[in-house]
Amino acid sequence: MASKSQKLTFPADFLWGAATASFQIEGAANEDGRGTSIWDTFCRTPGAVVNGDTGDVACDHYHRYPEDIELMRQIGIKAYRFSIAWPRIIPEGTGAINSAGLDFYDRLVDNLLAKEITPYATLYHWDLPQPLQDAGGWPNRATVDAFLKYTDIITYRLGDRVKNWITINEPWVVAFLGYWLGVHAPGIKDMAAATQAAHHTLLAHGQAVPIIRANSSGARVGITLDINWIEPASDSDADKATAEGMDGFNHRWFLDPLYKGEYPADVLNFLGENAPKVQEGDFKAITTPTDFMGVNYYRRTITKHDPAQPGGTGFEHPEGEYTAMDWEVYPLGLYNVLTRLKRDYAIPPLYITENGAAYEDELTPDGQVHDDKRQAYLEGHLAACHRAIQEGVPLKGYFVWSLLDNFEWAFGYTRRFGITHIDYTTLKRTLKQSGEWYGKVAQANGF
Ligand code: IFM
Repeated sequence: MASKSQKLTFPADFLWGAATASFQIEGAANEDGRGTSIWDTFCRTPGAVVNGDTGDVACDHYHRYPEDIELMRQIGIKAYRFSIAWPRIIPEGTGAINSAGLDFYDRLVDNLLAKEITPYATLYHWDLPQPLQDAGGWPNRATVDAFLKYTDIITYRLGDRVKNWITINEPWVVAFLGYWLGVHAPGIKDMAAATQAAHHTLLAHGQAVPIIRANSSGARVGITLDINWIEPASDSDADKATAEGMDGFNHRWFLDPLYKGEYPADVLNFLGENAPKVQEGDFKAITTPTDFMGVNYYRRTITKHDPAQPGGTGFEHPEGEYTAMDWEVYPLGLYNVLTRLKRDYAIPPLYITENGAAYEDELTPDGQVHDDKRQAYLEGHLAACHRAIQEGVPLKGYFVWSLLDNFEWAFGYTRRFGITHIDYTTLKRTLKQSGEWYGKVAQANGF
């Protein structure tokens, strides 16, 4: 690692961005013809989301996007990763197109370009139209076809101006939190459904790539995976096997099909009859070469063999710094993830499409948020990125999660990840100290 006094300068073309997602910030849930998403339904399921919070208003970005974009311009952020709400574009999931939804993203993109901020659009960040879930959701192969039609429509409309596309955000979370653990929408607990959902998100990704390229000349396309750092608690064979198993289930389950064209044998073996049904040609689609891969990194997990726990996997919680999510602050893990990707896979260029931390921020009487811990978190992780780049990892950019405090899924509004504070009563935006610092880093291309 670099010493504190050393200035870290990033490559001249390194991209400094900020990220959000539609359901987490837009609000305007019942406006301009938007349909219902699985998260609208999940929020109304008793006990599913803390405080029964919903995305109905969120940060009201749907109306306040010019203010949010202007804020990015002022602090010097060069790229904005947002997601498109499928239920705004095709309210029923298939069939009729809602032109008011298309118009919204037109305005958003034009405003970004007018402020010289490069749009990075994610097609799916978890807000599946409810009618598609009623027809079986991601475990149903027909959802892939619906996704491809939606992809065609939105990339045809925006493809002349948006040249960077992310197909699916965090397929592990989509499939396994949504369909196995049931702690995310649609709240299903069925391992076979989850692995089938996972397979279909990968298929949807692979089949979408040529459609996007056809509609958006010169487009750069990628997928975003959530990859954290998993370590065994000890050198014992049992603990090492547990860590290896978890890495297989969380990471190799997606990386191997994308970059090797097959599922990892150890995970298939573990899944047994819960393994997904794969059709001929699926891996050919899934391995379609992409222009980049997005990595969302947040934390380290330490695992140990514990027969008393489900799947024989226990966890250790060493002394250290933890965020409000109870996630360990571990920048070395990001360096480890990046160098591991380069070592183990024929990866395309990488972007950190999310990295950041939730803390219990306080708006103090001086009207500011002195979020030193978040600033330190970002500093540590950016130093890890810098070190990985020095060692040859093709890392091309970094998007902080998140531009705004927002709806943190099952935690509702109780977790704040933003570099901008949101007062959820007045919807007033206040740039936090970490945001000011991050803007300076972006402008200086280092710190
Ligand atoms: O808020 C989420 C985001 O939607 C996906 N990645 C992780 C973030 C923090 O939990």
